[in-house]
Amino acid sequence: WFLQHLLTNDVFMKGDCWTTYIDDTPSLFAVTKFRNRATKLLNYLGDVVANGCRIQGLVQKPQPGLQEPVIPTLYDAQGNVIDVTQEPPKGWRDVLLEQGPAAFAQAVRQHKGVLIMDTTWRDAHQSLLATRLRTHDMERIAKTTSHALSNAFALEMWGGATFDVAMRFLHEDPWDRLDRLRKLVPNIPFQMLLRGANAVGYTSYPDNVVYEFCKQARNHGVDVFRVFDSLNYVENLRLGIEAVRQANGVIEATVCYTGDVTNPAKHPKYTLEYYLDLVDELVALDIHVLGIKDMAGLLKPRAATMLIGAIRARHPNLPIHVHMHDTAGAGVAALMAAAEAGADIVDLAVDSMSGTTSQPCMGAFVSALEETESDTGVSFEAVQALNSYWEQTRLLYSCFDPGVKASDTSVYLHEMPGGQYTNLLFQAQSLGLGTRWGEVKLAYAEANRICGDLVKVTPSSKVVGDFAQFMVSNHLTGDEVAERAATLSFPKSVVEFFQGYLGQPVGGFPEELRAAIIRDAPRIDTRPGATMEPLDFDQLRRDLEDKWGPGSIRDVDLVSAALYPAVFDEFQSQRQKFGDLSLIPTPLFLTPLETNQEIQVQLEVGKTLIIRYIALGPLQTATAKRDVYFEINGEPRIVTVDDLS
Ligand code: 3PY
Ligand code: ZN
Repeated sequence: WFLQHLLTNDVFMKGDCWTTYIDDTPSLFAVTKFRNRATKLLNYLGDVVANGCRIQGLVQKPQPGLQEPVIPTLYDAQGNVIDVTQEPPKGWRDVLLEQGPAAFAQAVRQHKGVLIMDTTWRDAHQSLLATRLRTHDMERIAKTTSHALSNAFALEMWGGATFDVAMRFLHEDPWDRLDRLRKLVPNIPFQMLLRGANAVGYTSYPDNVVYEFCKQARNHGVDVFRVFDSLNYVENLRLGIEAVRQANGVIEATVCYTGDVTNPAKHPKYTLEYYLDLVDELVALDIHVLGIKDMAGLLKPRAATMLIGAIRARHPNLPIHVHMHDTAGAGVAALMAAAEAGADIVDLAVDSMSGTTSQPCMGAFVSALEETESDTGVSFEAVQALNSYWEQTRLLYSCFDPGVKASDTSVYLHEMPGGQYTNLLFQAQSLGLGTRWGEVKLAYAEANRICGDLVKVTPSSKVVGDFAQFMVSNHLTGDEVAERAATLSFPKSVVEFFQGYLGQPVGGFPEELRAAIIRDAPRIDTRPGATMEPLDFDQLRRDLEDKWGPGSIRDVDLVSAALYPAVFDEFQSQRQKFGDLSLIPTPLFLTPLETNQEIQVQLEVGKTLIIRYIALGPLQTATAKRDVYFEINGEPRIVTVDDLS
């Protein structure tokens, strides 16, 4: 290839090339770069041929013969085909760009119908498919979505666990995901989930890390930031809120809902008054939108009426956005009640990505309100079209689906968040403890009780989950743990929580248990970030460039490394080995190519690789490696991969 390039080059063939040929022929480097990128992709495809899919979190082996989902056709109200390559209709993002966050929020409040947010690209797959949805599959449907949901309040597409999982398990860059989707969807606001002082991590970070994270997220296309704290601790929330304000994002300050406001006797900490006081504190921080985040799906319809109705009466001008999961099966009813009581926006997922541990069903909600005063403005037919894509896509990912097949009202007892429910179920199944799943749920409820009835959402939910697993694996009841706490060796997350590293829980810590668990370790009784030294980003850049090469570290890489140092390090190594894996279609990402199978991978516009897989070479026993034979654009190519069998 290289030789061919030289032999067809006039300057080279004239022999006049010894001094300036390389400088004057940049296309030479383009060829080399192209070859490097191609080789990296072959390294991955060859690895899958030799070893099968090695992405962690597989519930079952990916099925052979998977196909790329078909992109649906959209029709307008007159039955004409919509050309989705054309500019989409203007949406709420145009209002935001023209008027800024405060006026945008007021326009939302004054809007007559109920607005929807589609969570399919973030929470739905986090809660159903172990967060394994790849950029590739969102990108393929992005333009269609920008037309189909042009009236939506937002698409939730970033943050929460997606940041970590993209790098750690999918070998993808979360910032690239944001950039690429933003280009394809100019009209619908993008929303992210920000864990307050925990950003998109599981621990507290220095304040300047949270500020820098929000600045970069905003610059790369996040519009609305749902800011919550896993303990509803206002000092942590305040930090996140101020970081979003400084980044000029829409501040959706959020109250996490737990317990049951209709039954204060059973849930004495989380009464209607508790929530109303917390909302007042947030409103005093000059927020744009109030989020009610029911991460487990505990909001029964009557509770929605009470809670949203009371907030609406107290704060008539405040836009209210309700989020919930459908684990118990009452989701659509509860969101209808919330809308009736005055909620402006509700969260839904496209039908085949909805229900159980995910959000309630978009098609059901949209059609229930069609032609009423609360009409969502989203066409039922458009939802059907999107659903035909997501039905097929969900099947592609069934290897990551632990298979929650039905509603489960036991969530009212254990209060496990949707994403954690599937995660713990998967862990129980992979440890061969599937039959003890009921026991895990009971232990979770028990762990929560002895921790003092916490708000449970990432990362506090991880503390309760780790506590529960500790009880199950050591055959301890809650009371036994409480009695013997001073002599037990608790998981690190539990000890750190009791030290105060996540902040202060509602009503304070159960002090006797706390003392027994943390013993002589330091305790923090204020906001954890307030005691942390700011991160030295300049030093971090120097360290990373020493390792990965001068000029190789972007500002966003600094943020990734600040939040997840070890994950970022591993991600960089994978990126050097495999290149940009998000280019590979999901069937090929998950399943080996078949002999003589030919595929096309578009590296960029106008640069497509035609790859044919020829054969897998024999095992070289001395090195435990194999050669894998391919053709790229007709040229033979061999890569050598480790054989892990
Ligand atoms: C997250 O923090 O990732 C959540 O989805 C919490 O509900
Ligand atoms: Zn959620």
